Amino acid sequence: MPSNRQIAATLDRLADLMELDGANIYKIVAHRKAAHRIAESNFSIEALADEGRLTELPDIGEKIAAKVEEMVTTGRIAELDEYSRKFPPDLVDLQRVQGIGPKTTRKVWEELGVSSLDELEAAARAGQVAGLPGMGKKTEANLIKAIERLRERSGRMPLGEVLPVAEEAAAALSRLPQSHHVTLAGSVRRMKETVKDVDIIATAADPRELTRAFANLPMVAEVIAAGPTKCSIRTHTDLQMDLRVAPDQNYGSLLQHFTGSREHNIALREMAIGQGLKVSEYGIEETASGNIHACGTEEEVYRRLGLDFIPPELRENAGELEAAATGRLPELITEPDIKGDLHVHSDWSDGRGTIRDMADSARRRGCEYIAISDHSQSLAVAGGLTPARLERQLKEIGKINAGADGFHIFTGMEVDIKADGSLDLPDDSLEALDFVTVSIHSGFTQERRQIMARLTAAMEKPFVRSIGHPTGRLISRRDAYEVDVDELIATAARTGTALEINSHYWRLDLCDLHARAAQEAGVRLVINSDAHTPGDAGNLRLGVATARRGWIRRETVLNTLSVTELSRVLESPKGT
Ligand code: DGT
Ligand code: CA
Ligand code: ZN
Repeated sequence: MPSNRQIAATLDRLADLMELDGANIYKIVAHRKAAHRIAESNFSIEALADEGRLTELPDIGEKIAAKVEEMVTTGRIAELDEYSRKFPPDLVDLQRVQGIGPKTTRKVWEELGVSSLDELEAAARAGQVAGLPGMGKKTEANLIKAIERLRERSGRMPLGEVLPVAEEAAAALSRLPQSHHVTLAGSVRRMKETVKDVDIIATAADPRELTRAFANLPMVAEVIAAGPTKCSIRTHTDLQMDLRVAPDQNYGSLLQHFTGSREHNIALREMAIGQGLKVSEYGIEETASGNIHACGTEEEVYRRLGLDFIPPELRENAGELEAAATGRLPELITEPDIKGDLHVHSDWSDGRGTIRDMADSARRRGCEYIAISDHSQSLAVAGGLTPARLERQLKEIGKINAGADGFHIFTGMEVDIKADGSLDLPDDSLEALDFVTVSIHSGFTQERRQIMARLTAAMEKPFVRSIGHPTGRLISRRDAYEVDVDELIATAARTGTALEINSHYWRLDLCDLHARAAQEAGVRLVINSDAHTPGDAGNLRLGVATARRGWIRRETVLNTLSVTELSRVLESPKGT
């Protein structure tokens, strides 16, 4: 029985093969969209296919539905078989390596006889790739690095994909009359940007009932292991989830243990040994007497060790234990601290909501303001704005603001820093805006010196308030361009430019560690949704979580200011 992720992977593979074969781009894109839709569905696609109802899903037309049905009933797709007569079976895998597209794949296959990832790596290490037309020593070195990174990250999923499924499972268990506490643990609770598997800790009057109910959730594709107090399942989205049920009296110890991180727990135990205590998932033991205190709450675990309560996002053995021992843990930013969203797209560029729609959804999330930040003209594929269209948009925003009560729309733009380092719109267009974000969407492969020259020149412009998604990395998809983060932070500090934590679940850029370094250097951060549809306002939660993992306090973040406070800041030159 194929999982949704397997079906999606097959469609993706078909799309990759089509691309290798030089097929029509619209056909390729349609297959990828369908694959994405299927991978994200939290019900059995196989069952839907059996009922002949696949076309009820968005992004799935008749032709693709027929292919999925064929796969579900016969276990194969004839079209895929045809391709496998044409190309070696593992050749398409090459395209998963960053920097390798269909053209290079064909080149290394035809010129060097490379037909798999292993063979490609061997050829690159043997210096054969550098000799091909259009390649070179540098490309070859980058290729080896990219293959290594691809191997490292396989098997982990972005938090933003996992969290909704994990929370749905926890909520379903909480609704059962038998359950007392149900909590997510592990990396999901620490809000780590990628997750290997989901850990759930629960207490219940009847553990057996709870594990049975867990195994029977509609999202479950397969039960991997089931016992009276433990159960592991795999979901239709190919995610493993482990449930552990404990007695109420040591719930705190168990939760603390399985929240991790492993590094935090090891350091905690070492610290405890010095106090004559032994910490485990069952409780805290006094080594001298052998007495064990089972802890009902996590607060108790930390209190008994003489520590302030450590928020899960900080538990990475990155200084949090020392801080907790000396009362110096930071007061972390929380979601309600966010008062506005300064990077929001609308249907004037590639967004799918009107300006009003986007304002309404932000308002419903408790924001007092947004800055409409559509793309600029050079991003033609995203419907970027020319100076003339920008001017029309400003009039429209003016009209909406005139009729609004309490909510304010700042004018703004996500201006492209073009590959040659210039900004995409003339200064006098941009000077008129309240909040200008600039970002890089091209020239990703430039050398560090060139990338930094582009970013620095932009930050030196007095009207540039923020750098959007500063490193450009996409989690599990694309590495950052060559940003020197230390230099970026130093220049941001010197020029008074804010750095963004972009909350899109593929981005989370700046990441936790970089955000922390920025705060230490006195740089202001902004936590933005980069919303393209009204529903994306929910992204902010992930951005705030990233900030918390980076020890970020409310005062560091520009958009925790009220609309009046922010207006005042934006009236003054930046950095004052
Ligand atoms: P993940 O699943 O790789 O995204 O990250 P975690 O932190 O959820 O790791 P996981 O699922 O292996 O274990 C959950 C927590 O349980 C971990 O943070 C610390 C704790 N833990 C308990 N026993 C062990 C053990 O034997 N090995 C490791 N690595 N962790 C353990
Ligand atoms: Ca885990
Ligand atoms: Zn962008």
